[in-house]
Amino acid sequence: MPSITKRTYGSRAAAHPIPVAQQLLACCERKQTNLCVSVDVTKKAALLRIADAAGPYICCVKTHIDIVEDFDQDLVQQLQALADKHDFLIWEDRKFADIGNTVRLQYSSGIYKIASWSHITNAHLVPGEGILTGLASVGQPLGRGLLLLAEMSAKGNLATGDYTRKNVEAARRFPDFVMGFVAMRRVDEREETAGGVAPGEGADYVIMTPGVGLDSKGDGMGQQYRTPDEVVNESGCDIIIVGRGIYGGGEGSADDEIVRQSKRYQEAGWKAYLDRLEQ
Ligand code: S5P
Repeated sequence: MPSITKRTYGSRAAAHPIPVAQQLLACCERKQTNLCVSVDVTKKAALLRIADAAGPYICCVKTHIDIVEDFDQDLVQQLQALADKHDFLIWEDRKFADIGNTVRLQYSSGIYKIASWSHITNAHLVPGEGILTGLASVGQPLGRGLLLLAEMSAKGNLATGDYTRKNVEAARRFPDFVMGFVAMRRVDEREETAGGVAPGEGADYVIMTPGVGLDSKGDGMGQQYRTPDEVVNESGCDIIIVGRGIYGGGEGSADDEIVRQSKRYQEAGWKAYLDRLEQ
């Protein structure tokens, strides 16, 4: 079997054991996009407007639902309707980081009921593997998928070295729930695992990568940007996550500018993927 970076999204979708990873990879293939838009805005109307404008060019919408000031269940329903209309998945970027019992409640309950609408969510391994047991108890029966934050994009972050390796090892113990990583490179490659061949080696993990920008190198608050080519072609990551590069940081970007930037990142991400397959 060729290495993951040499396989098409379509072939990986067909073979993937986790249904939501199948859906995501198949969506990439179908729509010819590896772009996830990160919609970090504080108003319901702006979130829906950006998701609708970017919709044709993306495989996933990433939300921070707790920053939306006028959140209500209608927002979730409208977002789900847009996901159906445009054919994309929803990822609530909740970055769970507590003990198993607490994250189980945070994931299923409260105002947001994240597990009821978000195909994908993510977690830090800081509390140990109990966090995975807790999240899997809610998400797995619903067919959800989890990403572990094995690495981060921000300057000086602590998710490096042994911590990154521990994330990969933990993921291998939850093969029906952990579908991939937030990471800056292919952290799942053989040489990155401690002690050679680990159980589950060869599993297909989706690497989703933030810190992507074509016009800027940073934001003055620690964020570091790389180009889609550096991320997908040089580093072997699968999905580019773009926020402010698409909607400009405010909530006021005009729809045609969101469309223009979404197309631009979609084309750059897809070209980087085709170049990676060809090399
Ligand atoms: O390491 C990380 C992990 C994440 S999920 N670095 C990140 O920037 N993110 C998220 O990606 C972050 O919370 C934000 O929602 C998005 C990047 O947004 P941008 O506007 O800088 O593209």
